[in-house]
Amino acid sequence: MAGKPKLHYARGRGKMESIRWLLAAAGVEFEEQFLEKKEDLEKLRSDGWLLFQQVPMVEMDGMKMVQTRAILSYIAGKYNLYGKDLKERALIDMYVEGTTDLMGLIMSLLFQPPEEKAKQRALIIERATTRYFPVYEKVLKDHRQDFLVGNKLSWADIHLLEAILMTEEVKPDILSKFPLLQAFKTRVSNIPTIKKFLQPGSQRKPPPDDEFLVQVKKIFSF
Ligand code: GSN
Repeated sequence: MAGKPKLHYARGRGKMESIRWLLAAAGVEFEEQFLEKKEDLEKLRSDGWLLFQQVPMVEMDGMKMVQTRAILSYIAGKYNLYGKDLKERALIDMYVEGTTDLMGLIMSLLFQPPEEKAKQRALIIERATTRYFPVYEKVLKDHRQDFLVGNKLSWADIHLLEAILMTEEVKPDILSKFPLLQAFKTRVSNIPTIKKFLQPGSQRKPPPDDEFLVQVKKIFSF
């Protein structure tokens, strides 16, 4: 039997966090090898383990997988979280790309100079409430099912819950005008594997802070 997937990344959310979420939701145990300094990244590179010299990298099923999106689709496909046919897959991809765009706005907050942060927060709130959340609220309203696609938990639901929680870290009442997303959040948060991941002490990482920024700047060349 293959061992546990091993995740190589810095000790924080970044591009690896959605991979942690998806594995955890699928009920897959995983190990983490944290990059603590630039030399750790250089070692992976000189060992020839990083196809494009970048992380996230996940050792899984005999592969050394890179490229976040490729890793996520592999896990979603393998654990039956990627729809039943190409059309469901396309919907899941569209919904995931939407939440990825919203998460990108939130992640970029960390790198903004202090005087730009308020403007970026306002943009996140505006985009979440006028562009992204209305789409998912409407999907749930139109089909009246528990999950976004195919009446069954998929990668799209897991990614949306991650995005909702990230957006609530920017504005805690961000869902106030989205009753179906509030119910969705409660429902998906209570799926046993996800509930466990949301408990303290899990492999979920805390919101990034300035200390994390200093750490990643030492490892990656931003
Ligand atoms: O999505 C992906 O996995 C790739 N398209 C990008 C991965 C990437 O940018 N990795 C960064 C660290 S994560 N932060 O943004 C990285 O390895 N940077 C070092 C470098 O030399 O590019």
